[in-house]
Order: sequence, then structure tokens, then C-alpha cells
Amino acid sequence: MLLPRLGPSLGPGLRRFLHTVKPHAVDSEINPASLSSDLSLVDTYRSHPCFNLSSLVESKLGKNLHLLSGHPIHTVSYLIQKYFKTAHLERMRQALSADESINKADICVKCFDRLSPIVTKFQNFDNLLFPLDHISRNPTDTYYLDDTHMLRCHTTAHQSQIIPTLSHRELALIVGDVYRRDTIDHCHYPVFHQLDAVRLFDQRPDMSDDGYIVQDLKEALDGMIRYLFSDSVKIRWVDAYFPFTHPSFEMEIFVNGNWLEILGCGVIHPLILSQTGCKYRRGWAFGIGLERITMSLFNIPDIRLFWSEDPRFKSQFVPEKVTPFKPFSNQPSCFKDISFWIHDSYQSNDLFEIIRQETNEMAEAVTLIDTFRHPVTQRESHCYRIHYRSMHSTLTNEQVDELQNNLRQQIVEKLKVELR
Ligand code: FA5
Ligand code: MG
Repeated sequence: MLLPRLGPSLGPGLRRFLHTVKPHAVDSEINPASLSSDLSLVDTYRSHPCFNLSSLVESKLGKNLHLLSGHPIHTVSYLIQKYFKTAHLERMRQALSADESINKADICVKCFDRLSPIVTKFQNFDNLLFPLDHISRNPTDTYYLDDTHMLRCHTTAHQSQIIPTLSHRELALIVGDVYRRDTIDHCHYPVFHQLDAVRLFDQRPDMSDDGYIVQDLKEALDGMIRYLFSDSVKIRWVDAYFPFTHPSFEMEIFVNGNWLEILGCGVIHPLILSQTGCKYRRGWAFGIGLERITMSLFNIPDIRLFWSEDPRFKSQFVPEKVTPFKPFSNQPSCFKDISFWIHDSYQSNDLFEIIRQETNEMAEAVTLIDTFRHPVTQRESHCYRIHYRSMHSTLTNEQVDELQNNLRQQIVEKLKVELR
């Protein structure tokens, strides 16, 4: 396990961001386009050498599926918020009932669902004690606008701004779109949505360890999952590592015969609390991926569908209600293989990005099926299988051949690899 590096102290960068954070009440009526004005900012970064946004990713900026009433992502975000504003708030009231100095009306949930996805490396990584050599800082994993700004890769990026504004009577929820360069399969997409939560406690002299925080965290999440699914949902806890929490856990649920990782959580690292001026507080945090849980709840088989503009998708859903998805297209998939000699700077995420872009998102999954090292030259080759399936119509053999031929050319040109 990596040991967390000591992070920088609360600097002017963080102080500059503190005043910009304001909670919003959850209101499905508010126009989701209101966030997009920030996003015209992207143009001002375009010529920077670190700028690595694909046009696919750019096209998703400002869509804010989590704010679109009726969209399944909005519905699940709404239901999670509802659980915390009802059942969980009641638990908080009970836990704080002995403290007569607290005005019960002050016990509340604050929701931040309109924070811009453009953040600094400082917010996304340094504040959260990510080591300088952490893999997710690489431009192969993260979308950068310039050498200091990036698209957040988790909603935890806002945690250090929010902590100093939070009392032990409040729970903060942060919801938004997050961006990662990643593999291609039915449950990974370069843009997805997360909901993070932060809960602080006053340090109690009678509690020398974090046991009560872990217990409160696990009870809250156990209740949330049972609220979304049913009491019979099978849950398991797996020990995990995040630079910003200790101890850390992941929750997995059993769906369709498999264990599915849905969230990460843990006890907030004391250094994060002292950096943000909350030395005498303890707390827990979690972050849940909304797409995977929505796919399980609505029976949506492919993560690409969330972005569909097809009325056969969009018209199926009722605001704030879970209804099973009815497939409207059952096109067969077909696959094509591609093999090439790689070089030292080759990174598979660069390949995945080109495949998504050049096949117009017709690639449903890409798997590495073979690697080979030449016994004499020691050159290494990779063979990938690309599974093609359109979500909306049948792909003809000619169309797939055309996509594959174009892809072969683009891979040689952009990745400087040699086809076999
Ligand atoms: C995080 O992002 C942490 N920030 C979570 C956290 C918050 C831990 C606060 C502790 C305290 P992770 O990288 O595991 O953790 O992502 C969290 C969830 O996002 C995953 O469990 C998964 O449900 C979802 N997820 C991750 N990558 C993708 C992807 N490419 N596409 C769709 N969903 C994804
Ligand atoms: Mg994970």
C-alpha cells in the first residue's frame, strides 16, 4: 500500500476557491444550461500544449445529465439525495439529540450540484494528498486544459473547498460530471457522474479511535443501498486504498450474478482536516459512480445509452421514478482484430481514445487478446479485438470494414505504431 505523501498547507490557491462554493437546493426546474457559460472558457485553453480534450469529451461538457429532469442519472441522484434528506437526516437528529446547544433546524443537507467541472490540479490531486508520481496525474489518464487546469476526475476534487464551510450539523453532497481517459467496455465511459458526500464530527475525547466513524459511514451507505434497491440486496465491503482516506473501503453489490464495485469511501485523512483549518474535527466521505448503479436499477445494458438522443430511449423515463428499460434495438455485435508493434511511449488509453473518436462510438468493447515479444528483435506487439455494435441501427459488413480501415490508418498516423 502506498503511504500518503504530506500535502501542501492551505495556500492562496485554496483560499481563492473557498468563496466560490455555494450550495444549491435540488431543483429539477433550474435550467441545466446555466452551467455551460463557464464552459466557453475551454476555447481560451485550446492552443496550450497540455490541452488533450478529444472532441467527443468536449461535446459532453455542459450536458449535465444529473440536472436533466427525467433522465435516469438525474433520477438516481434525486433518490440518493432524498434518502439523505429524510432517513439519514433523522439519524443525524437522533445522534445529535443529546446536545441541547444545537438548534434542530440547523441539522441539514447541503447540495452542491452546479460546481464547474474545470478545476485545478491543486484541487483534484494536491489537496487530496495524491503523491506526485500517482498514475492518475498522467495525461494518458486525465484531461488537461493547460498545466494547472483540468477536467475533474472525481467530485472529491471539491472536498477541501467545502470542508471549512461545513459544521458537524450538516452533511454535504456534491454531484457532477467527471472525466477520465479509460478502457472501452459496457460500464466504462470517459465522462460519467459521481455523487460525493462529506460528514464531519466534533472530535470526542471518549472516542480514541475511528471505529464510530467507520460504523456511522457503513450504516449510512448500507441504508442508502437498501433504500435504492431493496432490503434483500447483497452487499460486501472490500478494503481499499485512497490517498485521502484511511481506513478506506469499497462497496460491492451482487447484480446479475457478479459483484460490482459501486463506490469508494473512508475516514477523511486528518491532514486534510488540519489543512482546511478543521484540526479538531473527524469525518467520513464517500464517492459513488451514478452510471453503474443506474444501469443496475434500470436494467440499462450499455453505458453509451445515457448519452443517446434517440426518442426511443429518452421517452421511456418518468421523472424521479425507477422504471425498467425496454430495449428498442437488438443489433448483433461483430468484431475485428488489429495487431501492431508498440514502442516505449505507447499507452493503451491513447488507443482507446482514438477508437472511440474514429468509430463514432460504434465500439462497444475493446480487449487486449494477445501480446507477443519477438525473440530476436525483442519488439513487442499487441493484438486488440474491437467489438462493434451500434445502439440504434444495424451495422452492415461494409460499414464495419470502412470503420476498421479508417481506424488502422488513424492508429498508424496518431500513435506512430507499425501494423503487423
Ligand atoms: C473515486 O473516484 C473516489 N473519489 C471515491 C471516494 C470519495 C473515496 C470519497 C473515498 C472518499 P473510484 O475511482 O473508485 O473512486 O471511483 C468511484 C466510482 O466511480 C467507482 O466505484 C465506479 O462506480 C465509478 N467509476 C469509476 N470509473 C468509471 C468509468 N470510467 N465509467 C463509469 N463509472 C466509473
Ligand atoms: Mg475504484
